[in-house]
Amino acid sequence: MSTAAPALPAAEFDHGAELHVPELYQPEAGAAHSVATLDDIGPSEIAFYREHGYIAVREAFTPAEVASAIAGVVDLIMGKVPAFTGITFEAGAKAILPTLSPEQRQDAVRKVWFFVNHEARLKAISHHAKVLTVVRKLMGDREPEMFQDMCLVKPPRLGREKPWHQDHAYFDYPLGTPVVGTWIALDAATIENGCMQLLPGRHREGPIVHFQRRDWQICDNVILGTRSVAAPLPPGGMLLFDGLLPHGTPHNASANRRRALQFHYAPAGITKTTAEERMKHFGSEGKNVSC
Ligand SMILES: O=C(O)CCC(=O)C(=O)O
Repeated sequence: MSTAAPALPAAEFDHGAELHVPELYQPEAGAAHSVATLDDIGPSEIAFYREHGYIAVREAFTPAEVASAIAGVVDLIMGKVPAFTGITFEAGAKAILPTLSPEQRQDAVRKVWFFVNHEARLKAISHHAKVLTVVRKLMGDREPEMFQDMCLVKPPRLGREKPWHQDHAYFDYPLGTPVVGTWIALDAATIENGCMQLLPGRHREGPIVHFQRRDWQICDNVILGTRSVAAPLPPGGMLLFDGLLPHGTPHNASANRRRALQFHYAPAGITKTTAEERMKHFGSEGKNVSC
């Protein structure tokens, strides 16, 4: 019987390793408003979401569910599902990747994506009945359909920033579609290791022009001088946020892991629009703006 290690997927790298200026992430004192569990989300929390663009939940998933999700992610990274290839490594890991063992590769990955049909443990999180109930309420009682799944790994020291952006700027859904993002901490997410930072209420201002800089992002000049709200979360904690809420995460300069799952939902049956239509709202052409 063969005992050979599973073949590792071919390496794809993120496009850049450029660092951000620290002033881009200046959270106010005090963390984001949060509730204890998903069961605590009633009409007043839904009203809070409409006004501020987010709800943070400290204990959305049990330690057993978090352990099962981590095991699923690690199996994908270690190449235990041969048909799965959705792994992007940090550009900063290019030189060292060939020297790393499969175990060490975990701390060189930027993201793992489009995995739900390969990993039942992760699909179970994305289709968790309590999550779907809350997302349905946030969409005004429309049936949610999950359309994007990711694990954002942001490894110790190497984990690059995700610059400030609105998620809707990435999705070809008509403006006005109630896109809901969910972000689930698998490790403790702290300001130091790159937890989510938000600009509450700014989703109500509509689309912001994005530019291709360190990523597809809001121009740094729009953010500089703005105080954010940080959303630190324990493992199993969850953030639900509006597709137009500006958010970003700084570089992980710490020695600690910061793995998180992110799922996006839109109402089932929505007809998609085109990239051209999206760019009319989120692109800069014709708007006399520069970055
Ligand atoms: O987890 C992160 O670092 C940021 C995730 C995010 O905002 C995104 O991928 O849209």
